[in-house]
Amino acid sequence: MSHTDEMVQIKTEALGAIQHADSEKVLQDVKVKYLGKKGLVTGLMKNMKDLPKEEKPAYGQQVNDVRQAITQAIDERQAYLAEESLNQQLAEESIDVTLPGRQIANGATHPLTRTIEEIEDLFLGLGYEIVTGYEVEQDYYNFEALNLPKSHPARDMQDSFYITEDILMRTHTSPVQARTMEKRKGKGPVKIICPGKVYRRDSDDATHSHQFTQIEGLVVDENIKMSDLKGTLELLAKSLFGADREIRLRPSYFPFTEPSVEVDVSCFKCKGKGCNVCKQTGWIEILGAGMVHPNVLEMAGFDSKRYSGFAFGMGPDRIAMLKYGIEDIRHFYTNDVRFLDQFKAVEDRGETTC
Ligand code: FA5
Repeated sequence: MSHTDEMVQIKTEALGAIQHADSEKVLQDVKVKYLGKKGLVTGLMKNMKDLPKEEKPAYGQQVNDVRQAITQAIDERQAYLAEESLNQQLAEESIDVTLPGRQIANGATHPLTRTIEEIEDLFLGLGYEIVTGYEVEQDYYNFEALNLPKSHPARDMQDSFYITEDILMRTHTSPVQARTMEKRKGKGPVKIICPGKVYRRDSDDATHSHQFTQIEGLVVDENIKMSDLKGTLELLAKSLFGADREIRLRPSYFPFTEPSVEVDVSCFKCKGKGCNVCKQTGWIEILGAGMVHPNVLEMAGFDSKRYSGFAFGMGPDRIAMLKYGIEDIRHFYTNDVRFLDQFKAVEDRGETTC
C-alpha cells in the first residue's frame, strides 16, 4: 500500500471511530490511538524518511491536514458528548414543581414537659424564681440539712440509690431548698420553685417509677404563715384542675416541715361525688407541704425567730396522669410514639387544663 493510501485509510478509520465514540472516555482512547505520541498519525510522519526530498513538503502538509481533520472531528464530538451528558443530567435532576409537598412530621411537647411548664408559668407569674440543682447529690443536702440525720428512720420513706456512702441520686427536689437558702446567707426573701428529676429504689408499677419528676416550692421571709401556703396551693389546684376546685389539708409528717400536711384536691371528674379517678372519696392527693422546720432554717443560716417559710413538693408525673387520664406512669418513659402522638391533638387544640 502506498503512503498516500495508508494515510487515507487511517483518516477514514479515525473519523469513523470518532463518530462512533459514545462516551468521553472512548473518545479519549481514539485520540490517543491516532494522535498520541505513539499514535498512527504520528507514525505517518516516520514515512518521510523514505520519500524523495522534493515530495517531503507535500507529504508533510498532507499528514498535517489529516491531523487537523482528526483533531477537529474529535473537538466537535467532544462538544457534542458534553452537551449530551449535560442534557441527560438535567433530565434526571429535573424538579417537578407541580408535585405536592411532603408532609413534615411534627412532634408534640411531651405531656410531662407540658405539665411542668404549665406549673412553672403559674409560679413565674407569682414572682417565683426557677432554680435547678444536682441529680447526683450529697447525703448532707438530700437528708441531713433537711433535718434527717444519718440514723433517722424517716430516711426509709425514700429508699435511695447510693453511689458512695455520702453521695446518692437525689430522692426529692428538697435539697435545692437547702442549697439555695445556704447561698442566700440568712437573708430573705427566698421565693423559688425547683423542677427536676429524682430517683428512688421503688419497684416500678402503674403509679411508681424509679425515676420521676418533682417540683419543689419554697418561700422564706418574715411573717410567712400557713394561710400563705394554703392560698398558694389553692391557686395551684385551680390552675391545674379547674377554677371550681377546692383543696383540703390533712395532717402528715415530713422531718423538714412542721406542721406538715398532705394536700388533696376535690375530684375534677365527679366534682367530689366519688368516682374511679378519686377512688370514690371525692378527693385526690396531689402533694406534700408544710411550714419549714426551724432546724432547717437554722442549719441553712437563717434566724428562725425572724424568718419563717413554707415549702411544698409535688410529682408532675402523677399530676399529668390525672390531667390526661393516663393509667400507667411507665408510658412517660417508654417513648412509644403512638402514646406521644395523642398529645399532638391536645397541643393543636391549645388545651391547658383537663
Ligand atoms: C417528698 O418527696 C417531699 N420532699 C415533698 C415535700 C417538699 C414535702 C417540701 C414538704 C415540703 P413525697 O415522698 O410524698 O414527698 O413525694 C412527693 C411526690 O412525689 C408524691 O406526692 C408523688 O406525686 C411523687 N412520687 C413519690 N414517689 C414516686 C414514685 N416512685 N413515682 C412517681 N411519683 C412519685
